[in-house]
Parts: sequence; C-alpha cells; structure tokens
Amino acid sequence: MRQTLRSGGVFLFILGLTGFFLFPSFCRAQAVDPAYDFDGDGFSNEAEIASGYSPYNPLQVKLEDSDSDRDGLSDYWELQFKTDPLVSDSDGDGFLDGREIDFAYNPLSSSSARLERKIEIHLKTQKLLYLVGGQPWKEFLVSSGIASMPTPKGVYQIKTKNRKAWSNTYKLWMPYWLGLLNNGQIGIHELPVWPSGYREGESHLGKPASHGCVRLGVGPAQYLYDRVSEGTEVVIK
Ligand SMILES: [Ca+2]
Ligand SMILES: [Ca+2]
Ligand SMILES: [Ca+2]
Repeated sequence: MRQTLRSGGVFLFILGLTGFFLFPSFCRAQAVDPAYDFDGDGFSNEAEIASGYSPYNPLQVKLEDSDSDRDGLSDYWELQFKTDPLVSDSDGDGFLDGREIDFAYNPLSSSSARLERKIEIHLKTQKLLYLVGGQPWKEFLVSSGIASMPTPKGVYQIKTKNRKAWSNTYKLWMPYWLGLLNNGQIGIHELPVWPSGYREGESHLGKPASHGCVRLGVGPAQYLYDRVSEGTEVVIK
C-alpha cells in the first residue's frame, strides 16, 4: 500500500512537472493564434487586435491601455516589439520587458547590445519622436526656432552632452544639453533658465519660440538625456 502511494505520488509529481513545462508553450500558442479567442469574450484574437482591443483581456480594454503581464509594456507595444504579452521577462534575464525597451536593451535577448536609438524632430508639428528599435517609443512637444532664426533641417549626430550648459550668447542655462554641431550652436535642451531662476514657460511648447535650438519640457528633456548617447542619430525635418 505504502509502495502504491509512493509510486502514485511520483506519477503525479512527473505529471505536474510535465504540465508545468508544457502549459506556458500551449498558452503561448493560443495567445498568438489569430483564430483563437484567448480571453473568451466571443471575439477572436485577430478581430480584437484589428479593432484595437486587447485579446488578453475579456473587458473592452484598448491594446494601449492593457498591460496583461504588468511588465511596463502595454499589450500594444508587446505586439510591436514581438515580446511575450503574457510573460513579464521574455528573455528571462531578470529585467522586465518594459524596462529593457525603455533603456533600448533587447527584451528578446540577454545580450547587452543596445537596440537602435534615433531622434526625429518634426518642425511642422513641433514634435520630437524618440525611436527604439525602429518603433516610435516616445513623443514630446518641442519649441524650435522662430521664423527669423529657424532650426536647420538635416541629419545630425549627438556630438556633446552636458547636464547644465551655459549660453555665453544669451546668458542663460540650457539644462540637459544635447549638442548637434561641434561649434555648440544648435542643440536639444530643456526650457532655458535665467540666472535669476526664471524659466521660460511650458506654454510655448508646441510652437516655435527659440533662437534655433530645440527646447523640450521639464521631464522629457532629462528622460531623453538619460537614454541617448554621443553618436545617436538626430533627423530634423
Ligand atoms: Ca506587458
Ligand atoms: Ca511581456
Ligand atoms: Ca528581460
């Protein structure tokens, strides 16, 4: 009897282990099968994605607003970056998918190689796009140069970084400076601050207001500064 119990226990243990290893891949296959209704709400995965809803949430939640595995990457971005929307650390290297993307590491590989980072500045819409791995990961409002002192279009690279650059010409601070020319004439920086402490208002963002530089708001400027390097490509168009 004792022997039977023991062998039965071993059998159940092996069955459990098999299930443990098989279930995630079975689950994964259903999650990516276009015809399957993963969240059981009556709509196929494909139909939900086509209309912008998360196929991993039975509630009517948009892909952008759903983070099924709570890894900081919405279901929308998981589909774009081809990471696993139901596994928080797709490559099992100890770092969450969302954190890896935010710092341009590959969430599908434990390699320390960075994903391509690129900045695009669109003068017409006064927006800056920060692209990671070819995807438009973040978008911020900017102020470029006024009509009489326009920001020059072109393809640049970040030449210099300076957390608190001083403008000799205008006698003010330009925090989180990302210089695009060797002579320091044009750069991306936070809203300027005068020695008195007065800072140019956020209300200018979204319309040209500078003498040629590209201004970012408080928050976005540091965000970008902390994530790009000397050599990162910047396209102004
Ligand atoms: Ca996620
Ligand atoms: Ca994930
Ligand atoms: Ca990871």
